[in-house]
Amino acid sequence: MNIGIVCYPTFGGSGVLATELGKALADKGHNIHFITYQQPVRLTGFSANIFYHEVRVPTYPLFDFPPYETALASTMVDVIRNNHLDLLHVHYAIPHAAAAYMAKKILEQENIRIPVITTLHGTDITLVGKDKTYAPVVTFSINQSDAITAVSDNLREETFANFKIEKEIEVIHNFVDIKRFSKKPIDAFRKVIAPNGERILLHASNFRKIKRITDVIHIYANVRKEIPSKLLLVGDGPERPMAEELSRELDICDDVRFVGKQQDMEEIYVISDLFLLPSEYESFGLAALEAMAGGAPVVASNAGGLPEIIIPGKNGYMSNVGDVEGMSKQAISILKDDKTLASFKENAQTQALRFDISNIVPQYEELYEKVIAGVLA
Ligand code: GMT
Repeated sequence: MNIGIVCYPTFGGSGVLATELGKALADKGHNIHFITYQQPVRLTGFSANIFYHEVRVPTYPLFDFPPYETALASTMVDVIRNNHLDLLHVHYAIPHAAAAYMAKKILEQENIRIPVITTLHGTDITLVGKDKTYAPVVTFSINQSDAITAVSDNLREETFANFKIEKEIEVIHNFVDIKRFSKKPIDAFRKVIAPNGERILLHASNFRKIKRITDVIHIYANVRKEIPSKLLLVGDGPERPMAEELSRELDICDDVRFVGKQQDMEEIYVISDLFLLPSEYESFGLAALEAMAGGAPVVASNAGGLPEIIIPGKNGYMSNVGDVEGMSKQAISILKDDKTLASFKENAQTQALRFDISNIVPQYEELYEKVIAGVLA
C-alpha cells in the first residue's frame, strides 16, 4: 500500500507512535510518506520505502499567525496526487483531521478518492479538542473521517462522552517494538547514574502540567528516605524550571538528574528500576509501556487508560491522582528487596509483550484494507 502519515514530528507520544508505525509498515514492504513540518525525531536512518515531505509555511507580513493548516492541506494534495497514495492516516485530530478533510474535498474534484483515517491520541480530545474554540471543527472533521481509531478503551469512551460522534471508534492500543529493548543494560551508564548500586527511578515526559511533575519529585523524596536511590528525569517542557527549584528546596538535587530530551530512550529504560507516571490524565501512557518493555515496573495514577496496561501487584501499582503518599508506599514496596523487584521487572516485560508491534500493527493493516475497499465508508 502507499500510505500517507501525518503527525507531529516532536517527542510527544502521538508523533512517536505514528513514526514507529510508519517504520514498521515500511519494514513490511509498504511505501510510507510522512507529511509534517519537521523530520520526525524517531525517523532516523535510511529506508528505501520511507519518504518525508516537509510542509513549508511561507511567512508574509500580514500573517500574525501563518496558516499551517492551509499549507498542510495543500502539501497533502500534492503528495497524494503525485505518489498515488491509497490512504491518509492522520495522528492527533487537531489540525490534521480538518486539513485531511480539505485535501479530500479538493481531490474529489479531480476524481481522486483518498480515504482518511484519524487516530485520536489523548489531549486532542480530553484537553485541547473539547475547548469550545476548537470543538465544532474537531467534531466535524472526526465525523468526516472514513475510520476513527482511539489508543485505548478509555479514550474511546471519553470521545463519545465529549463529542457527538456518529461513527464507530475502533480501539487500537499503543504498541512497542520489544526487539529494540533486547540490548543488555550498559553497566558503565548505570554506574554513572548510580555509582553505589542505588535504585534508579525514572520519569520521562514533555513536562507539561498534566504530568504532575511535582508529584514525581515528592514521591522520589519519600522513597529516598527509605531506599538509597537516584531519580532520572528525561524530557523538557514548561514545568521543568519549577521541578528543578523544588528538588533544590527539598535538598535532594544531588540525587536528581535532569537530562533533557534524549534520542536513545531504550538505553535509559533498561537501566531503570521503576518508572513514575502520576499524570492527571493519560489516554494510554506510551512512555509507561516503553519502560515496561525495558524491564521497569510502573507506579502511576489510575487516570485514563493506565489501568489498561498496569496490573496492580504484578507489573506496578496505581493510586488516585495526587495521592503522593500512596504512590510513595507502592514504590517502596516494589524497590525494597531484590527478589520483589526482579519479579515486578519480569512481569513488566511480559505485559509489554502483549502490546508488541507484531500484535498491533496488523490491526492497522486490516483497517487500511477495509477503508481502501470502501467497506467502512
Ligand atoms: O502527553 C504526551 O506525552 C503527548 C501526547 C501526544 O499526543 O503526543 O501523548 C498522548 O498520546 C500518546 C500516544 O498515543 C499516549 O500514549 C499518551 O497517553 C497521550 N497523552 C495524554 O493523554 C496526556
